[in-house]
Amino acid sequence: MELKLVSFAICPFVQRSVILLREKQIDHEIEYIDLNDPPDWFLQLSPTGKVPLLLIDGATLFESSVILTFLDESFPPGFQPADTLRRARHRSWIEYGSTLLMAQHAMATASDEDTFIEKKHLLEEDIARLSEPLSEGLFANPDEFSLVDAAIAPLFMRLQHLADINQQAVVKIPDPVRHWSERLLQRAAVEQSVVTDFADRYRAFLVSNKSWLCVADGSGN
Ligand SMILES: N[C@@H](CCC(=O)N[C@@H](CS)C(=O)NCC(=O)O)C(=O)O
Repeated sequence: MELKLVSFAICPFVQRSVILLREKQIDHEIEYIDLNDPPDWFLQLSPTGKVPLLLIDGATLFESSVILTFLDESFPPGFQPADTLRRARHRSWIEYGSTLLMAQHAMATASDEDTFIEKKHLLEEDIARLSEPLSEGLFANPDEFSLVDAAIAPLFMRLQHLADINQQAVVKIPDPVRHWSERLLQRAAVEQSVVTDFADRYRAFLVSNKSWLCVADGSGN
C-alpha cells in the first residue's frame, strides 16, 4: 500500500494522522500544500477543500477521524478497544477533540483582549469536560496508547506553544488532564509529528491572522 498524506504544515487535524503513522512506523510520504493557494489537483481530490487527505494507491480518504480509524484497522497493532461500546465512546471523544481544536483556534486567533478572554474561558470549560472520562479510565491510560491520544495531542502541543508566545494564554487545566498532556508531549511520535520549525510557523500564522496574543507581547509588529 502506498500512502501519501496531504498536509498543511501547522494543521492539528493532519498532525493526528502523522502521530499515528509514526506510532505504528508505517511508511508514508507527506506532501505539504499552501492552503492560502491550494493547487488544482488538491481541490479536485478534496470534496471539502480541507486537509488532511490520505491517498492510498490512488484512492482518497478525507476527515481526520476516518483516516485514523482506517490506519488503525489496516496496520496492527490496533489501538482501539475491542468492546464495541468502549470503541464507540472513544470515537465520540475523538469528535470532541475536534471541538476542542476549534475552541483553541478561536482563542488563539482572537483579535482583541475581550474576545480573547471570552474564548479562553470557553476553552477552559471545554477542557474541564475531559475530567469525567479520565476519572473513569476510559482513555489516557499510560500503558495503552489509543486513537484518542493521537486526536488530542495536537491540542496539548498548541497549548504549550501558545503559553510560550504569551503567558496570558496559559489555560487552567485539571490535574489529570495536565498529567495526560505531559505524558503525551514526551512521546517520540508526538514530538516528531510536526515540522522542525513548527514554533516559528505557528507564530507567523497567528501574526498573519492578527492574533491579539502576538500583538499583546509586542511580536506582532
Ligand atoms: N473535520 C476536518 C477538519 C480539517 C480542517 O479544518 N482542516 C483545515 C486546516 S487545519 C483546512 O483544511 N482548512 C481549509 C479550509 O477550511 O478551507 C477533519 O477532521 O479532517
